[in-house]
Amino acid sequence: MYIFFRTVFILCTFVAFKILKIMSKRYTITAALPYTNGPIHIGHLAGVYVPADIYSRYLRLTGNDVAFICGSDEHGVPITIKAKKEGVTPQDIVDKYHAIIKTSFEDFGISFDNYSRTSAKIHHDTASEFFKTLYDKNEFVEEVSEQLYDAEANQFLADRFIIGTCPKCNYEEAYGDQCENCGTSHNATDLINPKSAITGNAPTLKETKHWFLPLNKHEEFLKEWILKGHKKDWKPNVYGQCKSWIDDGLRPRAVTRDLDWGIPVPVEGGEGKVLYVWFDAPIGYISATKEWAERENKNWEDYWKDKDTTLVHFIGKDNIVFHCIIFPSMLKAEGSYILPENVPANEFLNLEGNKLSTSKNWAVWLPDYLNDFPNQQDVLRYALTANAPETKDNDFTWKDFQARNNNELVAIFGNFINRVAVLTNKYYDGEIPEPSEFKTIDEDTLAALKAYPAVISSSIERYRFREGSQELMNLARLGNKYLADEEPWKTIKTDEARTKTVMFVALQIASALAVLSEPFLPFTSNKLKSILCHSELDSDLTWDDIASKDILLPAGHSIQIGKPELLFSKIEDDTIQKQLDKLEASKKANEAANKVVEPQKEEITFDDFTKLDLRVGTILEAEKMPKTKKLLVLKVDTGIDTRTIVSGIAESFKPEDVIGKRVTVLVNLAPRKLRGIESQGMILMTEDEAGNLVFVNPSIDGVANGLKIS
Ligand code: B3M
Ligand code: ZN
Repeated sequence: MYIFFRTVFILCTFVAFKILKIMSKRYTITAALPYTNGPIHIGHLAGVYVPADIYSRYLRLTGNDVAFICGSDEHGVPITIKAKKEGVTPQDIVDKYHAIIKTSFEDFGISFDNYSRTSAKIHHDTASEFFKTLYDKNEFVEEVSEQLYDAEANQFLADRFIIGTCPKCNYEEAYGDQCENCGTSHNATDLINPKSAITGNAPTLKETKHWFLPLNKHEEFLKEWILKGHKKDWKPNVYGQCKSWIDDGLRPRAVTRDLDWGIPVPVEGGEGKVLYVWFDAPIGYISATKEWAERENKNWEDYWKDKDTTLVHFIGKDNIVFHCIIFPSMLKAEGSYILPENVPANEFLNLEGNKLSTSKNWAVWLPDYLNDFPNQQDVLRYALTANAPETKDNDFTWKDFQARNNNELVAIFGNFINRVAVLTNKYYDGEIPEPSEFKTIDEDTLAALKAYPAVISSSIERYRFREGSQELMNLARLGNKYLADEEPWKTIKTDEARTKTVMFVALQIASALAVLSEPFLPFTSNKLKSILCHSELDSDLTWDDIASKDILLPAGHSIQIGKPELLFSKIEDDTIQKQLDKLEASKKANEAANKVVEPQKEEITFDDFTKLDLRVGTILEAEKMPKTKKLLVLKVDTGIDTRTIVSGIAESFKPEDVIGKRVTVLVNLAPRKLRGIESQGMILMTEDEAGNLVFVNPSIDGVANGLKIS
């Protein structure tokens, strides 16, 4: 019954999908250019690169011409700040992280056709030329205005050099060009209580000339294109943000900066100024396409200027305004470019309940992941896709990661493939058996299988990658259920012909999984194709073959004999605990690093100091002061005597833990009564990095109690 309803559901989706499907042939797919000021983490992967990769791989698999483009965003203030902090040049920073990021993408199977960088000559030339074209067409407004200036640093304060309160949402750490809390993009002078990120000073105003892109001039076009056009099929978060900006009214935006790191402004009067990073970065998509086209002997303009090309930008939600309002206005002003068909921005991924943060080291960095989970890229890809922040912010937890692996990849997908491969090897020496008569369950199962390409396509084409990944898992479930119902390991003893049919059907499902998993689990797909020896087939199996061919793996075809490789392996609790401990350690280290060191106290004389009588002592006895949380009553051997000291350390130490501890005692502190007990001195304490109380401990063996510390 279940199979029947599921088949009906799938067939309906199939028909609906066929009607929906628009057969576009050429695609330019871009993924946001990461800032090159650090390695990338799971948030980047989940928000942008895995979905973009699933989409691009899928489009290639279904026979489209795809340029999947990305590169390092190497200009902008974050890079300058990082370079200053590390005492190196911005070029050193971008060289270092460009290499690290590029390797991470390769390691995780992100199948860019080109991964370029904005420091490349081709990009400087392309961006300069683009600027000059708009300049020559009078598309800029040139204006001398007062901008924020840090007199001490002798520098104008643009973008991330300035922090203040967001005029829209009151977030207190908004940057000069954007608030990361509400996503609004604004001019630096709009910030309330601005402060220089370099000196912390309140800025002054100083006159300077800049070129502005008059967004107000493009308001009508944007209204037509986004609001009245067909952009209602954009994700609600993207459409909603665009609508709210347009409704608020658009203002001119400066596209040049008084900075020394970036692409020089290529027109008269632009000396000492550079292009605003958000002006040059999106042009990076174009220059990266040019670089690729040159290499591949293609015409780059086909990918950017032909109306039949579909342009899609994959980004995080903080980049929406730049890709939906500013860049399209630039492209429109230039005049010869196509505009994006869709901008499927994701929301943010949190980590164990807290916002991912590079500066707080609250992240799972890709190089670290790979170190701890070698060859398990697909597990992370899957966990991030199954829990992708598509419609709301989502939380990555290591427990969920473990559950996705153990309960889905291992128990469903891996288990199915393993059973099929092991039984085929055991019963038929790795050769696909000849089926006999099909029963209804076989036919239903094969029919259900044939509908999966359309079901998964429909999810992917609507940018619902979570849903697509779950449909893929449902196909593995179908296989598992089929085997569990038909029990070939039992029928092998009684009915050889039936067993052959069942194994034949199961092998068709395995083969479909090998093909349909490619966008989501590219490494697994490859392994599976090699287990099933797809390369030995007459022709490569395509996505559409899964729906149209009656037989994917013909009888007589041999699969890999020998011990089949396990596709996935169980992740144990202690492995997960290690990751949680690592995060905890990073949280503590961060707290310690951010601890404010108390300022030095008022000066004292040497005589004042000599008044303190500090001695080495040993705690002999300890017990909790009744009815208090904080106090321990200690008996301390001070070398002079054995005395009672009441100490506020009970929340950090149990009495039995402190007995025998060597301590530093201020012995001549005037006695005072605490809860009726006279305390005759004080034990010196401090805090460790994690904020735990620790004894100031003269832990030198052989130092006798009573020795003076001076
Ligand atoms: N580098 C911002 C970011 O990493 C920026 C994206 C540029 S895409 C043209 O969030
Ligand atoms: Zn805000």
